[in-house]
Amino acid sequence: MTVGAARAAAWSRRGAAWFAGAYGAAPEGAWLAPGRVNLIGEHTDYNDGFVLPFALGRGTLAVAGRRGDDIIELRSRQVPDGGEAVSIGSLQPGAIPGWAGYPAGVAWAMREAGHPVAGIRLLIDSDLPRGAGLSSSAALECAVALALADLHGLAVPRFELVLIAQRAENDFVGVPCGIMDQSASLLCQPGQALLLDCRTAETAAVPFDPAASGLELLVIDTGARRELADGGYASRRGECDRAARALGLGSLRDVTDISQLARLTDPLLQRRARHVFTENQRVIETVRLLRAGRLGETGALLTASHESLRDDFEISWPEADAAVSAVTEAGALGARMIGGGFGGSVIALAAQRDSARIRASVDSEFSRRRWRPPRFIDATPSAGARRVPAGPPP
Ligand code: GAF
Repeated sequence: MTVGAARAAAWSRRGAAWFAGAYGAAPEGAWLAPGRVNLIGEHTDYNDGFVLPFALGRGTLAVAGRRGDDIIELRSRQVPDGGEAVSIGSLQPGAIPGWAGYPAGVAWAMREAGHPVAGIRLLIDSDLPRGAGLSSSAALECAVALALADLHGLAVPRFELVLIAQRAENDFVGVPCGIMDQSASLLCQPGQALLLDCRTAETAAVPFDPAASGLELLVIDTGARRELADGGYASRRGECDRAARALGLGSLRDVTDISQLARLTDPLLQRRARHVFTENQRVIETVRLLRAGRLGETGALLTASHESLRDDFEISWPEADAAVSAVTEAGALGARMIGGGFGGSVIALAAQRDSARIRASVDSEFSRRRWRPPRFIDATPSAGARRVPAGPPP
């Protein structure tokens, strides 16, 4: 058993005990879905472009058992006072605020897709920080989607579960996310990043094992928080749509040469479109380097992605810019903000031997600016969502 599998089994066993304490009954199983880091390809998913995420070793556990009726019961270890019990048949988009809207939305979306899911008890636990740009919402949706499918004996293909989880977030919760985070959580493999063509839904596993090259990918949670539901994400989507329409294209993926962007008379739309065009190119180039075993050379592309997100897409935030500057000055090969923007995490690619110096550089920059200390998170490329058997007691 690998270290990750042993840890997951122990978590599943503890989850069964929490479930029994909460519901007075034994669960039927536990499902674990990871958060993700997007190596590169930011704000390209809803523009039909390319993304390159990998799954984290951290995630969300859904411990579940069927009830034999139509009620979905929801409890979270992170929100002790926030339980819900509602009939699945009565669920309406927007009706359940807060965290419970995500799992309830998945049950709703499963039914909407024609899958006959029935009443269930769910106990949720997560070791992903919320709002850190690591897809805690997608991990929650994907763990619940897999639990519902398995418990009802439904052989739903993984990519259909991706679409169901995304629909729960788009149409039930009301967050206009793209398809990347749910794809990463459900489709990633250990030691690999996932190249996803968001237009065709074609995927390819791309070797990504920094440790094998003496490198490390650091995830730095800057502590700044802004939820996706806030307006910035939706307004960027709208601007991209407007830019594509002004160019007479179906989406910004269809831009084939940067000179086409000169036809955009609005400089703001031109900047947004330039980010999407250049970012898609950076994803393709990163994949080429990874496949050639030249991971160290991807650092410059990460930093170029950050600059594009900061200057053209305008979604970076002060802590991210400061962290990127500090780590690159301290010798990191490259660094960039990840996720929807306006808060969350930064990644930095560095030689393992430089890791301590690079972490210290961010610590001291944050302390100099009197910001809360950043948090460093392990980023080993890990397995996608799965059922986790409870291990034997220690
Ligand atoms: C968030 C969204 F959920 C993704 O779909 C993606 O658009 C990302 O922001 C930006 O690349 O994580």
